[in-house]
Amino acid sequence: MIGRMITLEGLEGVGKSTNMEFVRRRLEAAGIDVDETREPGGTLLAEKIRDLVLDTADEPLPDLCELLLIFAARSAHLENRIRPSLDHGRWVLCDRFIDATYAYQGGGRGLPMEIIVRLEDWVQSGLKPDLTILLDTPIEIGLERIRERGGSDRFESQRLEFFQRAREVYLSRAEQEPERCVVVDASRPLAQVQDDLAKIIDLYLSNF
Ligand code: Z5A
Repeated sequence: MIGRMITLEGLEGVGKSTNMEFVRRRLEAAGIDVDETREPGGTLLAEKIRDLVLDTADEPLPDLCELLLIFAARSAHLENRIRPSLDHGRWVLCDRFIDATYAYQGGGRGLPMEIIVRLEDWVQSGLKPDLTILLDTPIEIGLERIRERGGSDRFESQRLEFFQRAREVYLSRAEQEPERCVVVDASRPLAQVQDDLAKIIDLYLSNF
């Protein structure tokens, strides 16, 4: 049996990390063997690349270099973890994946979408998430939650317009691929968000 891939996406502070465990438990309660992971990261090598991407280093990281590092990390993650898990029938639950690249590097940074399309084809060879849950809030809400938490990395210190562009790309991809993507209003209290997540997962499972 081939596994399935589910991704959680959205801007910072929308609650991806908070809800990963909830989704994993829901899947496990249905008897599914889940491999919970994240991007950039998920393997030793990919986590080292993640540090390079997120660190506020002394030397500027050019946008194209950032994009290539993200795909380098993804390549290691895919070959060394995601594909083997799927081949063993495990379900991969991933905190961010390819939609984040279109949103942040394409929307936020303004890199040409054609470059991302070509890298996606090359690195992923057709592999796409089976289900993507986009947690969406107005950007101010997510950023306020992050501010309350404290600390900031290279992305969290970006200007508001950067996140606005990234959010637009996320929402437009979800609209273009309704069979894969479900948008959840994550500005509501956590219990309501998780009610929706439970329904989405249960509906998805009912199709098997
Ligand atoms: N990146 C990229 O540029 N391109 C790519 O292709 C990929 C990634 C794959 C990963 O950093 C960075 O990599 C990311 C984009 C870039 N940018 N940044 N920053 P990360 O993993 O550290 O960042 P993140 O994914 O945005 O995680 P986050 O900042 O921790 O946000 P979150 O996981 O969505 O939120 P959270 O930690 O679950 O919740 C934040 C706070 O809000 C926390 O105190 C919660 O208790 C609270 N919360 C959550 N939900 C609620 C609700 N519903 N009500 C009230 N409070 C809530």
